[in-house]
Amino acid sequence: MQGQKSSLIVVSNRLPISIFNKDDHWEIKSSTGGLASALTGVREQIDFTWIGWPGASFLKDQEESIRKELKKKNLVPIFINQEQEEHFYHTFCNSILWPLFHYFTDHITHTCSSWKFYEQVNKLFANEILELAEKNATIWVHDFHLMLLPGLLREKRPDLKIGFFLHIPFPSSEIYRMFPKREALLKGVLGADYIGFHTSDYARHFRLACLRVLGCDSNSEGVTYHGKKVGIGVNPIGMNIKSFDEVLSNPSYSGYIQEIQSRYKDHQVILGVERLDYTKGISLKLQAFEHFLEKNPKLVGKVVLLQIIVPSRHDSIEYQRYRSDIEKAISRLNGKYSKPGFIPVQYIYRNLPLEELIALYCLADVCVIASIRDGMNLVAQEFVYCASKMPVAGALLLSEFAGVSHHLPHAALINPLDIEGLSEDLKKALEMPEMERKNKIDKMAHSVVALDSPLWAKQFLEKLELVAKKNNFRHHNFSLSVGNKEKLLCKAQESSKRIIILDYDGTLREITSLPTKATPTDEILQLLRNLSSLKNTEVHIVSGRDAKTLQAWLGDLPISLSAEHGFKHKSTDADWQKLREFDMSWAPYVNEVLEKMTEEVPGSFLETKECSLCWHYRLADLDYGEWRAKELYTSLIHDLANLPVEIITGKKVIEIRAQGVSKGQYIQHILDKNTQDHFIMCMGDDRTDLEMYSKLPKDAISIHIGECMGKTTFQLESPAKARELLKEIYSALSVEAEASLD
Ligand code: GDG
Repeated sequence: MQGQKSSLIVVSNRLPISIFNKDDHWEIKSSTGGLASALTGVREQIDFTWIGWPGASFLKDQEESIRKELKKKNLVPIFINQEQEEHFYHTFCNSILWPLFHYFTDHITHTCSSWKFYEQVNKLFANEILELAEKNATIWVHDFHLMLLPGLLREKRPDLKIGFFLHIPFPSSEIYRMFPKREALLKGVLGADYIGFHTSDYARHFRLACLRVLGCDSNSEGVTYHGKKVGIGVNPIGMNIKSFDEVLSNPSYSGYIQEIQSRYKDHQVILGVERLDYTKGISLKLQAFEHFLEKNPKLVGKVVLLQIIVPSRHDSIEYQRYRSDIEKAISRLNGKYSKPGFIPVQYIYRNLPLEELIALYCLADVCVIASIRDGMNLVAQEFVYCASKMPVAGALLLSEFAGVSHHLPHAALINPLDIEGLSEDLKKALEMPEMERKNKIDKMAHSVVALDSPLWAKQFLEKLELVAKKNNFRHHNFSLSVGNKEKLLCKAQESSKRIIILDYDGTLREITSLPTKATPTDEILQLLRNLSSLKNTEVHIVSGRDAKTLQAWLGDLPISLSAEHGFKHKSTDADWQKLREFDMSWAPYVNEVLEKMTEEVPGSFLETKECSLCWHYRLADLDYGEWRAKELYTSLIHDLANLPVEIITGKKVIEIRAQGVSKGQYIQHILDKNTQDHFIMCMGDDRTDLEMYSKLPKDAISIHIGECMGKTTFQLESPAKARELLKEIYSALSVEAEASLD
């Protein structure tokens, strides 16, 4: 593969071509569809290798010649067998994910038994990319067919910059959580550095799904996953303007214009252009048109609905049935309203040449997009652009459920399920004065030009580059590489004394839904016992928990404990002591406020400690909990301004504690004046642990679990990784002890 490596790889399920088997040979044709249209425009400006499935299965000896032929176009085919095509493509992608993401849950007729094929095909793609990608290459993964791919690539190649773009809606987390494989799919996508969506709604739904399903932390920038900040953004796709300009400036298309003009000179034309799909609302459009003819008998014979349907998913019985339903509805309507020389619905079921499509966009009086759900919808943009080139422009009726409605504020928005409303809107659009139509179209054309597909790709890739750079910086500077780990172990072995300081929740033990559930596992108890058995080694657990809990959970171990952020502590075999007395006169008032909040927010609860009060909202509704937490924080800051307290926001908890209590004080208390020859390692996972790091001597090691915060030496992605490192330290030191005995 030497010499064929790529620095920018675009991956989509389908290549922008289809290959047809014909007797003993095969033929390549370009294919239609939103993703293919948009990315074809991008290819003219940005050079990339495109990896995808050519759309059919072939014999092994044909595969090699197809591969060679496509290589000339910088396309790399992924061949899947017929079983994979059936289960991965038809079943899992088209009959489960597609309806789920478009809110058509009643169309899901399969269980997730085809999941293993989804995994298999995603792995096939991953293997090809791993072969082709240069070091630090950019990989841009497209759409719902390949949601595991970013994770599979990240596992093997941390150097890659990985972007993911979803072309369809991401549903509300209420819908998404019904999906049995909900965790795996999200984890797969979160392998990316940056994830883009068409609208802010889809981005918000995705973020909330990550919070609700995976319990990730997030802010407006993105979601934290495995210690990495995954960017989430809105990158609306645009049409391919250049290819339209080429046709519009070419005289060959004027032939179509003349033909259409003469054919429809006595009629007003309502245009529909859709891929055959139940999400596109073609049946609703037909119902509304029938209603319109019924209510406006004088217009029968004067208005034509010209419906273009591009064949799609023709192997699917469901789509065949849908097509037949549409055709029956058209026949019925035509049977009822046709007159000699006039047919109200004119229907074309095939792919038109772009010249003819453009001529129709230019001349239609009204274009109706009646999608029930649609990621973006490029037809609306294409119609607007072409109409804006005409002295007399058509009107656009646009479903409010198509993503493009977010970006065309001047369109007449419709609810396609309101059949009567849509029929009235049709009438208004047909009667709209020319000036008004032109004004609206020109304003919309302005927005469409700003979305142009090469610009969309450029902006997406720039954003990806930026986020990946930040992630790489964190990775290079804070990840515990093999070399750094060796140095750390060496230092631990060579030092005369070792002090290991560990926070408990989120560091040594995973955060649980209820704090009482986070009891130490046998693995943790054994690990602490092992570490404390090492010669010249002290182990300290420094937690925000109360002394009673720490005593019950860890009191039997020969280690030191510090409770309530350093307020109380005990060393091995000694009793608990307070660091000093604190003013707690504020506690009754705060208790009253927090009790009220606990009553008002179902699922939240109050934890009372000797020097602090905590309001936990981990189990409350996510949005409501966050909302009330913000309100509580703001009012407490104001009410407690002059009192000796500190308000700390943690992971789904607000803690109000006596001023002066801090984990940092405990660190000062335990460390000797002279620590020059000591190995000091401190691990934590939240803001209160930064207080410890700041009191450590210069050459001590701080390791933060999760996303980097403050001044930290290293970062590890999870408590499991923290335990793994502690085990390695124990192994290295116990081997050393055995060796010295020998
Ligand atoms: C998915 C999402 C999202 C149609 N008929 C002919 C023809 N077309 C071209 C149009 C347009 C494309 O097909 C259709 O694009 P859409 O965006 O409307 O729809 P999907 O294929 O469902 O695409 C969608 C898109 O991805 C991009 O992210 O917008 O929401 O579902 O470009 O021009 N082209 C030709 N003849 C035809 O008869 N030549």
